[in-house]
Amino acid sequence: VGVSRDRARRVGLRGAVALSGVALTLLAGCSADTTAQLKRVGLPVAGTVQASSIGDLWIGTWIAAGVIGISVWALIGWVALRYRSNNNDMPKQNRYNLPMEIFYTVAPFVVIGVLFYYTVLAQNVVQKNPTPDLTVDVVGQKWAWTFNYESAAVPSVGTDVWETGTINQWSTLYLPVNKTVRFNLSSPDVNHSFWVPVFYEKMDVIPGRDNHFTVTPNREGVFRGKCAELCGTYHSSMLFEVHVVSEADYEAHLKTLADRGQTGKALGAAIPNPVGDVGTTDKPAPAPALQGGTR
Ligand SMILES: [Cu+2]
Repeated sequence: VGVSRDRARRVGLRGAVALSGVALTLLAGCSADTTAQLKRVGLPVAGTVQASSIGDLWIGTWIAAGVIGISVWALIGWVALRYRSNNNDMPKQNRYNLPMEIFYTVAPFVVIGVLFYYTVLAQNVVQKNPTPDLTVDVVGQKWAWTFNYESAAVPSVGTDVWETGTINQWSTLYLPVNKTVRFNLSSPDVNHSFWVPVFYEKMDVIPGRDNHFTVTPNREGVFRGKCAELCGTYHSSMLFEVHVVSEADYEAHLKTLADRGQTGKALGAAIPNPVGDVGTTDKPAPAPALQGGTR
Protein backbone atom coordinates (compact mmCIF):
# COMPACT_ATOMS: atom_id res chain seq x y z
CA VAL A 1 0.00 0.00 0.00
CA GLY A 2 2.83 2.35 0.96
CA VAL A 3 4.58 1.81 -2.37
CA SER A 4 1.48 2.43 -4.52
CA ARG A 5 0.61 5.51 -2.47
CA ASP A 6 4.12 6.82 -3.12
CA ARG A 7 3.71 6.10 -6.79
CA ALA A 8 0.36 7.92 -6.92
CA ARG A 9 1.98 10.90 -5.24
CA ARG A 10 4.81 10.89 -7.80
CA VAL A 11 2.39 10.61 -10.75
CA GLY A 12 0.25 13.42 -9.29
CA LEU A 13 3.30 15.60 -8.79
CA ARG A 14 4.53 14.98 -12.33
CA GLY A 15 1.05 15.83 -13.68
CA ALA A 16 0.96 19.08 -11.73
CA VAL A 17 4.42 20.09 -12.98
CA ALA A 18 3.43 19.31 -16.59
CA LEU A 19 0.18 21.30 -16.26
CA SER A 20 1.87 24.38 -14.80
CA GLY A 21 4.48 24.11 -17.56
CA VAL A 22 1.71 24.22 -20.17
CA ALA A 23 0.03 27.18 -18.40
CA LEU A 24 3.32 29.10 -18.25
CA THR A 25 4.07 28.44 -21.93
CA LEU A 26 0.58 29.67 -22.87
CA LEU A 27 1.01 32.82 -20.78
CA ALA A 28 4.49 33.49 -22.13
CA GLY A 29 3.16 33.22 -25.67
CA CYS A 30 0.54 35.92 -25.04
CA SER A 31 0.98 39.51 -26.15
CA ALA A 32 0.94 42.25 -23.53
CA ASP A 33 -2.63 43.11 -24.62
CA THR A 34 -3.84 39.56 -24.09
CA THR A 35 -2.13 39.33 -20.71
CA ALA A 36 -3.76 42.60 -19.67
CA GLN A 37 -7.13 41.28 -20.82
CA LEU A 38 -6.58 38.06 -18.87
CA LYS A 39 -6.00 40.21 -15.78
CA ARG A 40 -9.38 41.88 -16.44
CA VAL A 41 -10.88 38.36 -16.86
CA GLY A 42 -11.99 39.09 -20.42
CA LEU A 43 -13.39 42.59 -19.99
CA PRO A 44 -12.40 45.30 -22.48
CA VAL A 45 -10.55 48.37 -21.13
CA ALA A 46 -13.11 50.43 -19.21
CA GLY A 47 -14.46 53.52 -20.96
CA THR A 48 -16.29 55.32 -18.15
CA VAL A 49 -15.62 56.57 -14.64
CA GLN A 50 -18.35 54.29 -13.26
CA ALA A 51 -17.14 51.11 -14.99
CA SER A 52 -14.36 50.34 -12.46
CA SER A 53 -16.91 49.42 -9.77
CA ILE A 54 -18.40 46.77 -12.07
CA GLY A 55 -14.91 45.65 -13.16
CA ASP A 56 -13.86 45.15 -9.52
CA LEU A 57 -17.04 43.16 -8.81
CA TRP A 58 -16.41 40.98 -11.89
CA ILE A 59 -12.78 40.23 -10.99
CA GLY A 60 -13.59 39.73 -7.28
CA THR A 61 -16.35 37.27 -8.17
CA TRP A 62 -13.94 35.22 -10.31
CA ILE A 63 -11.35 35.19 -7.52
CA ALA A 64 -13.98 34.03 -5.00
CA ALA A 65 -15.23 31.37 -7.44
CA GLY A 66 -11.63 30.28 -8.08
CA VAL A 67 -10.80 29.94 -4.37
CA ILE A 68 -13.95 27.92 -3.71
CA GLY A 69 -13.55 25.80 -6.86
CA ILE A 70 -9.91 24.95 -6.18
CA SER A 71 -10.65 24.14 -2.51
CA VAL A 72 -13.47 21.78 -3.51
CA TRP A 73 -11.37 20.04 -6.18
CA ALA A 74 -8.44 19.75 -3.75
CA LEU A 75 -10.69 18.19 -1.09
CA ILE A 76 -12.20 15.76 -3.61
CA GLY A 77 -8.71 14.80 -4.80
CA TRP A 78 -7.40 14.42 -1.26
CA VAL A 79 -10.33 12.23 -0.17
CA ALA A 80 -10.07 10.08 -3.30
CA LEU A 81 -6.35 9.44 -2.77
CA ARG A 82 -6.27 9.29 1.03
CA TYR A 83 -9.23 6.94 1.47
CA ARG A 84 -8.94 4.79 -1.65
CA SER A 85 -9.20 1.11 -0.90
CA ASN A 86 -9.19 -2.23 -2.65
CA ASN A 87 -11.70 -3.98 -0.42
CA ASN A 88 -15.39 -3.84 -1.21
CA ASP A 89 -16.68 -3.42 2.34
CA MET A 90 -19.28 -0.74 2.88
CA PRO A 91 -17.37 2.34 4.10
CA LYS A 92 -18.39 4.16 7.25
CA GLN A 93 -21.57 6.19 6.59
CA ASN A 94 -21.87 9.81 7.67
CA ARG A 95 -25.60 10.49 7.13
CA TYR A 96 -27.45 12.55 9.69
CA ASN A 97 -24.19 14.17 10.71
CA LEU A 98 -25.79 17.38 11.98
CA PRO A 99 -22.73 19.70 12.03
CA MET A 100 -21.89 18.61 8.45
CA GLU A 101 -25.46 19.18 7.21
CA ILE A 102 -25.66 22.59 8.87
CA PHE A 103 -22.32 23.49 7.30
CA TYR A 104 -23.29 22.64 3.73
CA THR A 105 -26.66 24.35 4.11
CA VAL A 106 -25.23 27.58 5.54
CA ALA A 107 -22.06 27.82 3.42
CA PRO A 108 -23.87 28.55 0.09
CA PHE A 109 -25.94 31.27 1.79
CA VAL A 110 -22.74 32.88 3.06
CA VAL A 111 -21.32 32.82 -0.49
CA ILE A 112 -24.53 34.30 -1.94
CA GLY A 113 -24.68 36.88 0.86
CA VAL A 114 -21.12 38.12 0.22
CA LEU A 115 -21.72 38.32 -3.56
CA PHE A 116 -25.03 40.11 -2.96
CA TYR A 117 -23.38 42.65 -0.64
CA TYR A 118 -20.70 43.59 -3.17
CA THR A 119 -23.25 43.64 -6.01
CA VAL A 120 -25.34 46.17 -4.09
CA LEU A 121 -22.24 48.32 -3.47
CA ALA A 122 -21.38 48.32 -7.20
CA GLN A 123 -25.00 48.96 -8.15
CA ASN A 124 -25.15 51.97 -5.84
CA VAL A 125 -22.16 53.50 -7.65
CA VAL A 126 -23.58 52.77 -11.10
CA GLN A 127 -27.10 54.01 -10.30
CA LYS A 128 -26.07 57.15 -8.44
CA ASN A 129 -27.28 59.20 -11.45
CA PRO A 130 -25.36 62.43 -10.79
CA THR A 131 -26.65 65.64 -12.41
CA PRO A 132 -25.76 65.19 -16.09
CA ASP A 133 -23.91 67.71 -18.28
CA LEU A 134 -25.96 66.55 -21.25
CA THR A 135 -28.85 64.26 -22.08
CA VAL A 136 -29.23 61.94 -25.06
CA ASP A 137 -32.64 60.46 -25.85
CA VAL A 138 -31.91 57.00 -27.23
CA VAL A 139 -34.55 55.30 -29.36
CA GLY A 140 -34.17 51.60 -30.07
CA GLN A 141 -36.39 50.67 -32.98
CA LYS A 142 -36.62 47.76 -35.39
CA TRP A 143 -33.72 47.71 -36.44
CA ALA A 144 -31.54 50.69 -35.78
CA TRP A 145 -30.76 53.24 -33.11
CA THR A 146 -31.74 56.91 -33.13
CA PHE A 147 -29.87 59.39 -30.97
CA ASN A 148 -31.41 62.75 -30.05
CA TYR A 149 -29.05 65.44 -28.76
CA GLU A 150 -30.44 68.35 -26.75
CA SER A 151 -29.40 71.87 -27.67
CA ALA A 152 -29.24 72.87 -24.00
CA ALA A 153 -25.75 71.36 -23.64
CA VAL A 154 -24.42 73.05 -26.80
CA PRO A 155 -26.12 76.47 -27.13
CA SER A 156 -24.07 77.38 -30.21
CA VAL A 157 -25.95 74.72 -32.23
CA GLY A 158 -29.24 76.40 -31.33
CA THR A 159 -31.54 73.43 -31.90
CA ASP A 160 -32.07 69.81 -30.92
CA VAL A 161 -30.57 67.45 -33.49
CA TRP A 162 -30.75 63.73 -34.16
CA GLU A 163 -29.09 61.00 -36.16
CA THR A 164 -30.09 57.46 -36.96
CA GLY A 165 -29.17 54.43 -39.02
CA THR A 166 -30.72 51.63 -41.04
CA ILE A 167 -30.10 47.92 -41.16
CA ASN A 168 -27.50 48.65 -43.85
CA GLN A 169 -25.84 51.65 -42.25
CA TRP A 170 -25.10 51.57 -38.58
CA SER A 171 -25.86 54.53 -36.36
CA THR A 172 -23.23 56.68 -34.67
CA LEU A 173 -23.42 58.22 -31.24
CA TYR A 174 -21.14 61.14 -30.40
CA LEU A 175 -20.24 61.95 -26.80
CA PRO A 176 -17.89 64.59 -25.37
CA VAL A 177 -15.13 63.10 -23.20
CA ASN A 178 -15.23 63.65 -19.42
CA LYS A 179 -18.82 64.94 -19.51
CA THR A 180 -21.55 63.16 -17.61
CA VAL A 181 -24.27 62.00 -19.98
CA ARG A 182 -27.72 60.73 -19.15
CA PHE A 183 -29.31 58.29 -21.59
CA ASN A 184 -33.10 58.26 -21.69
CA LEU A 185 -34.09 54.99 -23.33
CA SER A 186 -37.31 54.48 -25.26
CA SER A 187 -38.72 52.17 -27.92
CA PRO A 188 -41.67 52.61 -30.30
CA ASP A 189 -42.01 48.88 -30.98
CA VAL A 190 -40.47 45.97 -29.05
CA ASN A 191 -37.91 45.41 -26.30
CA HIS A 192 -34.31 46.20 -27.16
CA SER A 193 -31.23 46.57 -24.98
CA PHE A 194 -28.71 49.41 -25.16
CA TRP A 195 -25.23 48.00 -24.74
CA VAL A 196 -21.81 49.57 -25.09
CA PRO A 197 -19.37 46.90 -23.85
CA VAL A 198 -16.71 49.41 -22.68
CA PHE A 199 -19.34 50.95 -20.36
CA TYR A 200 -19.55 47.54 -18.59
CA GLU A 201 -23.30 48.06 -18.20
CA LYS A 202 -26.34 47.80 -20.38
CA MET A 203 -30.00 48.50 -19.94
CA ASP A 204 -33.20 47.24 -21.52
CA VAL A 205 -35.17 49.56 -23.78
CA ILE A 206 -38.83 48.80 -23.12
CA PRO A 207 -41.86 50.41 -24.82
CA GLY A 208 -43.78 52.60 -22.38
CA ARG A 209 -41.13 52.51 -19.70
CA ASP A 210 -38.80 55.33 -18.68
CA ASN A 211 -35.41 53.62 -18.36
CA HIS A 212 -32.31 55.73 -17.99
CA PHE A 213 -28.74 55.60 -16.80
CA THR A 214 -25.86 58.00 -16.43
CA VAL A 215 -22.17 57.54 -17.24
CA THR A 216 -19.08 59.71 -17.63
CA PRO A 217 -17.02 58.50 -20.63
CA ASN A 218 -13.37 59.18 -19.81
CA ARG A 219 -11.49 57.72 -22.77
CA GLU A 220 -11.52 59.12 -26.29
CA GLY A 221 -11.93 56.63 -29.10
CA VAL A 222 -14.41 54.76 -31.25
CA PHE A 223 -16.23 51.93 -29.50
CA ARG A 224 -18.76 49.33 -30.55
CA GLY A 225 -22.34 49.27 -29.33
CA LYS A 226 -25.13 46.81 -30.02
CA CYS A 227 -28.62 45.65 -29.17
CA ALA A 228 -28.38 42.95 -26.52
CA GLU A 229 -31.98 41.77 -26.62
CA LEU A 230 -33.18 39.47 -29.40
CA CYS A 231 -35.73 41.82 -30.96
CA GLY A 232 -36.59 40.29 -34.33
CA THR A 233 -35.31 39.29 -37.75
CA TYR A 234 -32.63 41.99 -38.11
CA HIS A 235 -31.61 42.16 -34.46
CA SER A 236 -28.03 41.45 -35.51
CA SER A 237 -28.03 44.65 -37.59
CA MET A 238 -28.70 46.84 -34.55
CA LEU A 239 -25.09 47.90 -34.25
CA PHE A 240 -23.78 51.37 -33.58
CA GLU A 241 -20.51 53.16 -33.03
CA VAL A 242 -19.78 55.38 -30.08
CA HIS A 243 -17.36 58.22 -30.81
CA VAL A 244 -16.04 59.69 -27.59
CA VAL A 245 -14.43 62.94 -28.74
CA SER A 246 -13.24 66.35 -27.52
CA GLU A 247 -15.85 68.99 -26.75
CA ALA A 248 -14.93 70.91 -29.92
CA ASP A 249 -15.39 67.81 -32.11
CA TYR A 250 -18.70 67.07 -30.40
CA GLU A 251 -19.96 70.57 -31.12
CA ALA A 252 -18.78 70.33 -34.73
CA HIS A 253 -20.61 67.03 -35.19
CA LEU A 254 -23.87 68.45 -33.83
CA LYS A 255 -23.55 71.41 -36.19
CA THR A 256 -23.13 69.00 -39.10
CA LEU A 257 -26.38 67.30 -38.11
CA ALA A 258 -28.14 70.68 -37.92
CA ASP A 259 -26.78 71.65 -41.35
CA ARG A 260 -28.22 68.40 -42.76
CA GLY A 261 -31.63 69.41 -41.47
CA GLN A 262 -31.80 66.66 -38.86
CA THR A 263 -33.30 69.04 -36.33
CA GLY A 264 -35.99 68.59 -33.71
CA LYS A 265 -36.62 65.23 -32.14
CA ALA A 266 -36.98 61.86 -33.82
CA LEU A 267 -38.59 59.69 -31.20
CA GLY A 268 -40.34 57.17 -33.42
CA ALA A 269 -38.69 55.19 -36.15
CA ALA A 270 -37.68 58.16 -38.28
CA ILE A 271 -36.32 56.39 -41.33
CA PRO A 272 -38.32 54.03 -43.57
CA ASN A 273 -36.90 50.56 -43.25
CA PRO A 274 -35.57 49.47 -46.64
CA VAL A 275 -36.51 45.82 -46.20
CA GLY A 276 -40.00 45.27 -47.58
CA ASP A 277 -42.61 46.79 -45.34
CA VAL A 278 -41.02 45.81 -42.04
CA GLY A 279 -40.45 48.47 -39.46
CA THR A 280 -42.56 51.53 -38.81
CA THR A 281 -42.58 54.84 -40.63
CA ASP A 282 -44.48 57.31 -38.57
CA LYS A 283 -42.37 60.29 -39.54
CA PRO A 284 -40.75 60.25 -42.98
CA ALA A 285 -37.46 62.11 -43.02
CA PRO A 286 -34.58 62.57 -45.44
CA ALA A 287 -32.27 59.59 -45.47
CA PRO A 288 -29.09 60.33 -43.55
CA ALA A 289 -25.93 60.94 -45.54
CA LEU A 290 -23.49 58.07 -45.21
CA GLN A 291 -21.09 58.55 -42.37
CA GLY A 292 -17.98 56.46 -42.57
CA GLY A 293 -18.05 53.12 -44.35
CA THR A 294 -20.98 50.81 -44.76
CA ARG A 295 -20.98 47.61 -42.80
CU1 LIG B 1 -32.94 45.38 -30.87
